[in-house]
Amino acid sequence: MVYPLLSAARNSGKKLLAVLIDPDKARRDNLGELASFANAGLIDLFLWGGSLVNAPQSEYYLKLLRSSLDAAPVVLFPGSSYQLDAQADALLLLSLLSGRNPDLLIGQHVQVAAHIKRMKLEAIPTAYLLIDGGKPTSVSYMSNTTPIPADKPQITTATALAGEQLGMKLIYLDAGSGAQNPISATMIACVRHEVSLPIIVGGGIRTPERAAQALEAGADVIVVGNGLEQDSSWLPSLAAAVRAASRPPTETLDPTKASTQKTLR
Ligand code: 1GP
Repeated sequence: MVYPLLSAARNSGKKLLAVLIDPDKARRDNLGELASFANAGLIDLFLWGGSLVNAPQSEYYLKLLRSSLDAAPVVLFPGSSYQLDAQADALLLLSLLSGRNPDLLIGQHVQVAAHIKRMKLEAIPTAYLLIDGGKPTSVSYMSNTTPIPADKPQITTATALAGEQLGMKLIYLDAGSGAQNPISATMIACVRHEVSLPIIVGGGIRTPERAAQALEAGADVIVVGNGLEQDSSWLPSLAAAVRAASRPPTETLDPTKASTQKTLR
């Protein structure tokens, strides 16, 4: 089960590093390298998926990755219902709450409900919020939705809170893969202040400093994809930043404190 890992992190203040693999861009050597990092304890979990996945080798690469891992789970992060795969350890059952596309709020869920049950996949109901990251991203184009403006933490917070009240188990704040600007510390801190669920933050995290600022602001898990696709040599410093940000939950930041106003670089 993957969810206990996330909720234990939330409760203990331990921060987690998730690496996103887009199956269309997966390479055997890169997968092997990332698996070694995970087996050395530097990566806590993998997300697997993309806005549009065409690669016929996706299943094979997922098998390869899973068989190379000692303990780190692989969680599906699907861009569509075509991306279900029983080999994964769990599935982020995403509801795109920042958008108003009914297909991504309930339509696709109905299509795949019986398949998920048959596959015995652990489904983690996830409030998925797309935040403007400074440029159009594949996910906003493919989902036909408009992201929440980056300077509107109150909209993001209300949306995340609605997700919690609807019974979702996880919040995912995403600026989209390759985002120019990551989600601001202010926005993350506002959501952290209101919502008690584990929070995943991703999109545009390409330096250990950006990772640290997202975690300090209240993210429990950060996701890095693009930044590791070509070059994973900085992963040890990224993992060190994640470990350094771990702290008891009582020390969560107040969103009104000045340190959260910093612009992430
Ligand atoms: C995108 O949150 C993920 O959905 C990761 O984004 O590829 O920019 O790291 P990056």
